Amino acid sequence: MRPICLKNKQSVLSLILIVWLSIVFEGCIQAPVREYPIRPVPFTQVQVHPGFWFHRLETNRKVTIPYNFLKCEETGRISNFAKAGRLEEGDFEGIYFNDSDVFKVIEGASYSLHVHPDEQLEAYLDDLISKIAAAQEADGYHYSIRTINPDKVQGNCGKERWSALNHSHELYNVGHLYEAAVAHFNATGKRTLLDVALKNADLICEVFGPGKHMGVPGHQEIEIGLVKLYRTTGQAKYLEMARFFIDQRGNEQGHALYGEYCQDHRPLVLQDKAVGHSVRAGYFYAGAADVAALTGEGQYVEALEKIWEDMVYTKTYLTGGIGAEPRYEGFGPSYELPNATAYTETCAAIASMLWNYRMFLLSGEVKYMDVFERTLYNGFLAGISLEGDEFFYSNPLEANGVQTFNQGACTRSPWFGCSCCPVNIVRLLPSLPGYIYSQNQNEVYVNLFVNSTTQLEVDNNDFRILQQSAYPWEGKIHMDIGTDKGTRAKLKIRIPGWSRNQVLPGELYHYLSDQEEPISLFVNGEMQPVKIEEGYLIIDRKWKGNTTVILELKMPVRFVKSNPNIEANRGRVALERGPLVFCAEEIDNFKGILEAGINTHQKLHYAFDPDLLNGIGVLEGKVQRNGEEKPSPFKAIPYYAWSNRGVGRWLCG
Ligand code: FUB
Ligand code: ZN
Repeated sequence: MRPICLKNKQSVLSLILIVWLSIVFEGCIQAPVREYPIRPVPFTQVQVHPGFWFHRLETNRKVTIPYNFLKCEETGRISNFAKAGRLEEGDFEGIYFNDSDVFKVIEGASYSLHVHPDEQLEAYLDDLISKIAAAQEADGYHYSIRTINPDKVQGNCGKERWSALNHSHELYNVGHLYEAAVAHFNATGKRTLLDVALKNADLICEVFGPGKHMGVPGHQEIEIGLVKLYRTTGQAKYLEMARFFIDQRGNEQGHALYGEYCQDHRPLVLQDKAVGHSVRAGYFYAGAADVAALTGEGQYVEALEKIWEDMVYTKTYLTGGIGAEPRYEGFGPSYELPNATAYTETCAAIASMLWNYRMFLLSGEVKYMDVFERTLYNGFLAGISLEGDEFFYSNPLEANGVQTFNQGACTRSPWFGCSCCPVNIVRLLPSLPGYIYSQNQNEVYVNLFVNSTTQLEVDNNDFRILQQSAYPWEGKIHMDIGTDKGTRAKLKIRIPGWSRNQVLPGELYHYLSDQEEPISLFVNGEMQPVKIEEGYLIIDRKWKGNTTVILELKMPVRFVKSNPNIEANRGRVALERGPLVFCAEEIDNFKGILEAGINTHQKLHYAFDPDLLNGIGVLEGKVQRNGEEKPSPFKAIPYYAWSNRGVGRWLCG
């Protein structure tokens, strides 16, 4: 941990970040009738081994989860439940939707607990859940701010229950409660939190629906939670409720429309643009994809595809970040992607990943996983410090050290008044192993390169995968496939967009050189012809015994250019290698790197530095400083690692 004194010097910071240089399906009581055609291999069935992600997952387990619980305690988030349950005296503390933060940490902690039994954590959760249960009103209502003092509640919360759904987050909170409850039930088999969730969901199903309360939540999330309750209990009413909230959005029969900010300007099936608050949008689209998968609602999918194209073709940062506009935490107009003021909330990156993954499960199309991976390694991962206890809320692509972003801080913060992002990271990380593998009958997808093992059933046989690589630093992927009997299976290994010469689907960015780098494949030591179908390398064979597959993706350093419509990037290039976007920080360079120019004909040097920032790849080359004739050396590090070395006073201007 860096000393605390360094964190409070934001007025004199001179930190420079520059990216653009001048020039789960577990525990079903009753299986749903319909599902996604592609089934994820749940994280509980995947063991992650030492390597890039292992380290981050362990930090999440050992540091970030306990740290987030501690912050929830310190900030009154947990005692709010105790107060609502009359276990403690006192007024509600904090922001009215703070309950959701605790639910999100419980969800993450439960994922962790599922694969790492931990008596102490389990006992902590038991105690916490008893407070959450005490906070529930007799009929199932759950919203600690109102329960603590119903007479005092007004403004955004509404004087009466569900009277200000536009702002109140009553349904947003419980959506997170449902997700937490399912995770906790799956991890422990205990119904304590699940019963709280179901009692609340039953109340929601009684109160809302056609001919009843016809309002929709201002902030989506309950849709995803309800689907999880449906999968867990098999009770169709939860799925119907999720569908109701999706169909009701944009439908003025029953509520006054909230407008584009909440994606409530017209029905989903008539929408074709990514608009409004980007976290709400991502959760909405993810929930709609779930409902489409479970009901076969094709019209949702058609709309989602159009919205996705609008987002990815015109409104996505190179880092995968979405939501350029700080004023309303949302999507700006097409191509308006300024670097320094990019809001790109960490939660929005997560929401995009949740949505993209679901689109992949619906379609099997590689483009969704390309967006997922780019977001994972860049826009998402920058949101948390290497130590695991400091966080970015917004993730700009350029910073002069004195600007006000990230809710007022120029560096990662230990916490926020509105702390949705840290607690979202807590739940995403332990679920990551669940995004690596998936299966569609005899087709096995490998979408992410993460050191891991898994065991599947394919063709009525065991199908074991051991995956090993130094990704994201090196592109050589080693897989051992084991089957006991002869197993007919199509192994579909994703060839990442960056290796197929595609920065992102669409025309928003392109590599300066379009030179195709050869891909090599060896099976049991013998070189094989490389057969790539729609972004997947296919190995279709009868697998028997142990088979070694080695895939070699070349990882040259690439210059990226943007579409000229992105004004902020005109005359500029960005640097990438493999899935990583790179950035130049002042601490490695000279003051004024922000204004330097770069000759794109040079060959940049890449090396892995095991001693820097827990081991990272570093790029080195030459840039032209303003007013100087001779080029100067410069250094770039992966964007996700920026602002991890403190901001020394010696840098002050
Ligand atoms: O409103 C709940 C969360 O807080 C949103 O998802 C974030 O954008 C932040 O406003
Ligand atoms: Zn957030």
